[in-house]
Amino acid sequence: MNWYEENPAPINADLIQSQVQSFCSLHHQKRSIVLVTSGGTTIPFEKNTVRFIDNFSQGTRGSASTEYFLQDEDMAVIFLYRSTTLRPFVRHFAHTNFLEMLQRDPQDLSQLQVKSEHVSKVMTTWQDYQKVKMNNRLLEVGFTTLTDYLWYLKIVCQTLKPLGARALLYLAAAVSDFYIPRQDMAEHKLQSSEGAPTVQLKMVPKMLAPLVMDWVPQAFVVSFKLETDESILLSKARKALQTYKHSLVVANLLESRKERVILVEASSEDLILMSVEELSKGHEIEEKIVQNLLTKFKKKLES
Ligand code: 9Z3
Repeated sequence: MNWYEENPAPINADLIQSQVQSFCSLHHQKRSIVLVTSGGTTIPFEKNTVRFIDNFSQGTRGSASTEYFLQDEDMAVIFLYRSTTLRPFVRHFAHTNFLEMLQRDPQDLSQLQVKSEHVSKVMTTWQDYQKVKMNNRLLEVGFTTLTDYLWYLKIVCQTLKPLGARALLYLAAAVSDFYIPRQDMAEHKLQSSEGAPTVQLKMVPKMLAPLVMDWVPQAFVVSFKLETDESILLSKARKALQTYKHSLVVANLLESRKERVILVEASSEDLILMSVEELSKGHEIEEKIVQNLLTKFKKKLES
């Protein structure tokens, strides 16, 4: 039995499918579509979930990259993200208490206005967001569990298939390698009175294999390789490329992921670095990653 037969689709799978389908139909003729995955997946312990295994990912990479893809008006983005992590545009205010950004309008006390010190940032972000919304170029799909993520990934990919080489996949989500099969999950909250549970995790099948071979065989597929030990990073990235034969692997270390990444292709490597000055001015490495990828993607599309 394959993983999709063992793990039933989420109840809203049909709704997601129809949203993705309408989005793709809308852009099919005139744009390329990028699927950006972002944030981490949860592994629930119980069917009625109280506890779950999670990971560190905040969705910075995915949400920032989405904004840079959208700066190119030829691109539309399906943003498949972990529901509690950062989203494009609103991420700029994620660490601000929005109630502290507002004040009464002195001319009309029944109205609220943005405090002057926040106006410029709110205005530019709002304008960027409106530009994207006007052409309906962003579809956001939230997930929580590994099961949601893997189902939505397949649904989106199969809907993107007719776009051929005009589909770009940017798989930045931190997807769990291990899970608890549904038949092994407790129905209700695990009881401490029954002692510490022994939990047997199983390997999650590598979905990059069917994705590259069957789901979107003509797409430009970018996967990410995350390590904490520098000495194995490049060899693991190269191995992934040889195994799945997709377009490119972005190799990064947990510690330095905002300052340094390597774009690994079959016969070349591009090192992308951020200087201290660039970082202090608020520039983000995702801008350079996305520019580099878009150049490669468009070159391939034209060839
Ligand atoms: C990444 O490597 C992303 O760059 C990060 C971004 C998750 C590090 P943040 O969300 O972090 O900005 O906080 N994503 C892929 C991570 C991953 O789990 N890769 C697996 C692997 O390396 C499967 S492809 O084996």
